[in-house]
Amino acid sequence: MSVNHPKLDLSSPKLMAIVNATPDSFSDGGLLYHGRKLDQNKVKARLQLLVDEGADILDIGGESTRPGASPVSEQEELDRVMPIVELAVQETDLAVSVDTSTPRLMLEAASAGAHIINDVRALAREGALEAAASSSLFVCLMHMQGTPTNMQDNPTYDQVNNDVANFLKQRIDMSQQAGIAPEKIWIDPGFGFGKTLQHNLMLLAQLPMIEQLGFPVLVGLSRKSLIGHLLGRDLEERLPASLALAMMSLERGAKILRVHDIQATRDAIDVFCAVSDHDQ
Ligand code: PT1
Repeated sequence: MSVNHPKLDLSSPKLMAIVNATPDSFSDGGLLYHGRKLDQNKVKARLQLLVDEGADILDIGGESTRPGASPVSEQEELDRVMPIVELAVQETDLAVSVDTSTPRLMLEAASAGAHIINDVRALAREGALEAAASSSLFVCLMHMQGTPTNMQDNPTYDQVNNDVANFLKQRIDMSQQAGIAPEKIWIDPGFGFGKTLQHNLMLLAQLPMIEQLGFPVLVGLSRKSLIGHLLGRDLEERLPASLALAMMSLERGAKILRVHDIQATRDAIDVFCAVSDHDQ
């Protein structure tokens, strides 16, 4: 198991590509599936395109966590994700991440050679802390209020940045008590997960408060509905705003960007870094 994967050297920002292993995903179900059946050739072509466009990490998920999404069974999630994890490990040199809260999938993905567990529930499911610790993989701990089904009903906070930071601090402590090494921990404020537009804007404006916890910060803002709320844009019209939010995240200390549009975001990161190199 490679601990020092070159794609996980966070001295420069890293680009995490979203790979939806969900046959019904309206945005990109057709990219990997023929009807409801996984198409191996489509998967290989898709993964190679993400490599060519400049991705560092492939984040493979079989459970939709968009607002209003319904849960998926453990077996269905495994059946969706594992074949793609296996292809990603075999066919690419990228770091491979599994977007899951399911302990069994964490363990199977680790055996197949994955590098990262990205858990929107911050290892809160029964057995998840233990599975993640025994896997020795990197873990991304994300903040969510509620569940994907109900999280946008009426999100409320005392002070959103404080509340999110305190939650992450607790999950970091729990992770370390379970035996996860601190250098394997990333954190994520969870944009869109039980947050109003104002909550999301405040979290991004004050992202350095999250960064100050001392762990690499991952952000996922790509095409999210906060852009729809701000600008009235449909999903396919959200790239320019997604790039702006990505750059503002980097400016505020984010180290990993989870996005749909790899080539465009790679260009944006590269110009950001070219300027940062001249900034003492
Ligand atoms: C994320 C993330 C994720 N987002 C991490 N993992 C999703 N670490 C899945 C909307 O408001 O931000 N960080 N895994 C996707 N979830 C959402 C949530 C998609 C909200 C869309 C919205 O539109």
